[in-house]
Parts: sequence; structure tokens; C-alpha cells
Amino acid sequence: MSHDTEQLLTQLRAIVGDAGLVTDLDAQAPYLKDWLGKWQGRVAAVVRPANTAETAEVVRLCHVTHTPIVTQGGNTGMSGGATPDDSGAQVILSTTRMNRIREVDPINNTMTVDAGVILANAQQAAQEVGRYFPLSLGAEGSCTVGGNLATNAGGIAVLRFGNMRELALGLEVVLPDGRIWNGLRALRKDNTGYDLRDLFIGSEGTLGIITGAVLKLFAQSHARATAWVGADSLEQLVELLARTRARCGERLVAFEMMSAASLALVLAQVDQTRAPLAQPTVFNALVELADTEDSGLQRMLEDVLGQALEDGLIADAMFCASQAQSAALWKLREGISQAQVRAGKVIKHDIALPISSLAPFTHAAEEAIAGSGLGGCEIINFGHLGDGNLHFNVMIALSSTYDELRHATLVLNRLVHDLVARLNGSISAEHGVGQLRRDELKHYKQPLEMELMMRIKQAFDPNLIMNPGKLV
Ligand code: FAD
Ligand code: 2HG
Ligand code: ZN
Repeated sequence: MSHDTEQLLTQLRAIVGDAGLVTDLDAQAPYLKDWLGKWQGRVAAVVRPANTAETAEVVRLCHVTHTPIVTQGGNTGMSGGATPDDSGAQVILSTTRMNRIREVDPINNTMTVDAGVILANAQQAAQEVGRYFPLSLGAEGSCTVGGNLATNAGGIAVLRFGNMRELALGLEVVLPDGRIWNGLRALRKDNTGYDLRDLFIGSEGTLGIITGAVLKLFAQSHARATAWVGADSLEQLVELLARTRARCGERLVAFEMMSAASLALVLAQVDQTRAPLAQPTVFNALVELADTEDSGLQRMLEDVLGQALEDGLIADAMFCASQAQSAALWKLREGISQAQVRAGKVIKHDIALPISSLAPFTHAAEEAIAGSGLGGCEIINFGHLGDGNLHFNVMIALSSTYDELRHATLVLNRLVHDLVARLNGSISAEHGVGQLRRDELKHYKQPLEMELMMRIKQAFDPNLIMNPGKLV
């Protein structure tokens, strides 16, 4: 260990104590690799401050010593944003010890939390005062509110409640020079100039460290109706989405899509799962309605889907009669990420398009991949249909070499992202850019937009110590 590193560790220890510093290599291991097992790095230390004041002191020290910081929450990100490089010069700042629910205000319908609070714990805190915090995603048992904000996470209820940006009112942020910006305002109206909060949301740890947040709360839903739908084409599911929206309005909270291959993968890889319909269908949707009280939801869903069956728009439907049945269907949807990791090497595309372009995109992308000359590809197409967000992933054999994976990634990214660009879509819908899509972003973002983003980065972080190598 170099003298400089030793000195840095001594100074860090003086700020966070032994409990806040991880130097043992085995203990560091879980922080150094991402959830997908795709990226791995090394660090001088993992620092775990206990509060905002300690975070600010750590950042001030890193500012003075020009030490790069990789902020990490639950380490569930899918774009390599929280994984350090392999220089060993960076430090990981883990927010996981900052896990206090600071205040819940049911009258203002808000709660103020530390950034390291696990999403499921934030949901629970809302529930304890008879309210609802709607952000919901497969990693909610381990991802953090800070990570959700930094990636502007989406998930399964965006259709009704919006993504994380729409659920946050205020932020507290430690800036790259160690000063603390207190923007913890619980206001729904605040037109006092440029919106600093919105710059930090989605900035993936490149502009500062989010240490606290004011989140919006909503009324709890006491009634739910859930169904699984099978259809022969994506066009038909898109039409069904439009009909369901028109009929059910705000009661429609989720409209998730899985291709036949996605469902078959989960059935093969995840224990205690079974196919919901007697016959496989080319596309499936998991549709859920919710309301504060039972306003005939089940009946409404049966009406919409019954009519769709009668019209030949869908091939089959299964209605849930119990909470257990609904949980079994959600297990199928939420098992896809894990199933992909188990079955192969995955080239991920997290794209957004106008909903009307989803089916044309899918046909064109399937055709382009079939003609690409890449053998052994399996398309795992699923996602949040109601948000126009597809996870158009392509799986190649688990035994593929590094070079094969790299080649397939380059070919497929160009095919898929060119199509997305042609249809005025986005190459990064909800998982962020991280290191996975950094080069792709440069390729597709307008030069003027890149220039403005770089100027913002320079203004906030002139020493470029915040998550270097990610996003910009
Ligand atoms: P991390 O992975 O630790 O970090 C992610 C990024 O945020 C990094 O760039 C990091 O530097 C930065 N960061 C973390 N905390 C802070 C902070 N306090 N201040 C500043 N920067 C910070 N995402 C979705 O959007 N929708 C989904 O449906 C979804 N489903 C998922 C399902 C599974 C099974 C898994 C594993 C992941 C899923 N994700 C999904 C991706 C991931 O869970 C989310 O992006 C989540 O918001 C990341 O939170 P985290 O605390 O784990 O962040
Ligand atoms: C989901 O919607 C997540 O399940 C993960 O965003 C998507 O594994 C993926 O690519
Ligand atoms: Zn998703």
C-alpha cells in the first residue's frame, strides 16, 4: 500500500471510525462487483459514513486529495454505475448506514428519509401511517432511495404514479467540494429559479451525493384486480392497453408485457412457477387495477377483457381470485432478471419509444437480428408496456467467450439503438447510462445536448472526482 493511500485511510478512519471503513478484501468483495456480475473493480477503501455530516467530511477530504468517489446504495443497478474501475485509486462511498426515516407527515402527504433507506422500508414507513409510497421494482428489498433517485428509477407502477423524479419533492445533497445543499423542501409548488433538484435526479452519482429526500405519499389501495392475458401479437396488446386505459383511467396501475420466450425462461429457471394459461401465447400481459376502495374493479377488468376476447383481440385470460394467485403471477414477471443471469450472457437494451412504435420496433429489430449473422441469439423481450419501455434483451450462450460477447454486443447495440433513434426513442429508459451505455450515449445524443451536460458536470464537479467514467 502506498504512503498516500495509507495516509488517506488514516484520515478516513478519523472521520467515520472503524465501523465506517472497510479495508479487508473479503469484506469489500460484495461492493466491488455489480448485481449482474458483469463489472468488477478495486478500491482504496469502502467508506460507510453514518450521517450527512460525516459524508460531507469524507467528500471534503476526497476533494482536497483529488480522490475519485463512487457512490453506492444497494448495488442493484443494471448499468455498472456503482462499480469502481480497477485502478484501486477510487473509494466507494456506501450510503447503507444512513438509513433513518427522518419524518413522516401524513397531512402534507410526504416523508423525509435518509438516502440509504431501503425502498421496501420506505414503503413500509408510509404504510404505517395509512399512506402509500408507489415506487415498486423487483430489487425493492435491497435498492435504496438514493439509488432510485440517482437513476430516476421506474418499475411497475410508473403508468399510474410516474417515475422517481415525479415522486420526489426535495433533496439534500453533499456537493463535490463537501458543502451540503439543503433542498429538503416539502413543497408542491416552488418556482424560485432553476430546478437544482431535477439536475441531481438521474445524475448517477456524477454531480454529488444525495443524502436525504422528501418523497410524496399517496392514498393506500384497498382493492385490486389482477389478470394475465395471452395475445398473438404485440399490436393486439397495445390495442388492449389503449382500451383498458380509456375504460379504467387512473385505476390502471400496471400493464407489464412478457414475450413467450421470457415466460418460458422464467418457468425453466425459477422454482415453483407454472404457466398461467393452458396454451402458450406469443405475448403475455400482466394487468392490474387498483383503487382506494372496491369500486367494482374485478367486474370492470372482466368487462374489458371479456369484450377483448369476444372481439378476438386477445387469445385467453386468467383472472386472479386470491392474493396468492396474484403473487404467483407477479413472481413470473419479476423473475425474469434472475432467470436471464442463470441461463446465459445477456446484452441488455433498456429502451423507450412512443407506445404506438413498440410493435413496429419489435418486428424490425427481430428481423434485423435474424439477418445479422449472429448465431445462437435468443430475444428476451419484456417490459413496462404502459410506459413504452421495453427490456429488449438478447441472450447468448453462457459458455460464450469474452470476445464473442463483445462482438455480439457491438453488433446488437448498433442494430437496436439505430432503430430506436430512427423512431425517436431513448436508448436508456430507466436503468441509467452508467458505464454500460456511456459510449452509446455519445453516439446518439445530440452534440449540443452533450456539450450542455458536460458544462453542467464541469460547473458542479470541476475536479471530476464524482463517479468518473460513468454517464458523461
Ligand atoms: P446502486 O446500484 O447502488 O447505484 C446506482 C447508481 O446510482 C450508481 O451510478 C450510483 O453511483 C448512484 N447512486 C446510488 N446512491 C446514490 C446516492 N445516494 N447519491 C448519488 N448517487 C447515488 N430499475 C428500474 O428502474 N425499474 C425496474 O423495474 C428495475 N427492476 C430491477 C429488478 C432487479 C431484480 C434488479 C437487480 C434491478 C432492477 N432495477 C430496476 C435496477 C435498480 O434496482 C435500480 O436502478 C435502483 O434504483 C438502483 O438502486 P441502488 O440503491 O441499488 O443503486
Ligand atoms: C425489470 O423491469 C427490470 O424487471 C430489469 O427493469 C430488466 O433485467 C432487465 O433487463
Ligand atoms: Zn424494468
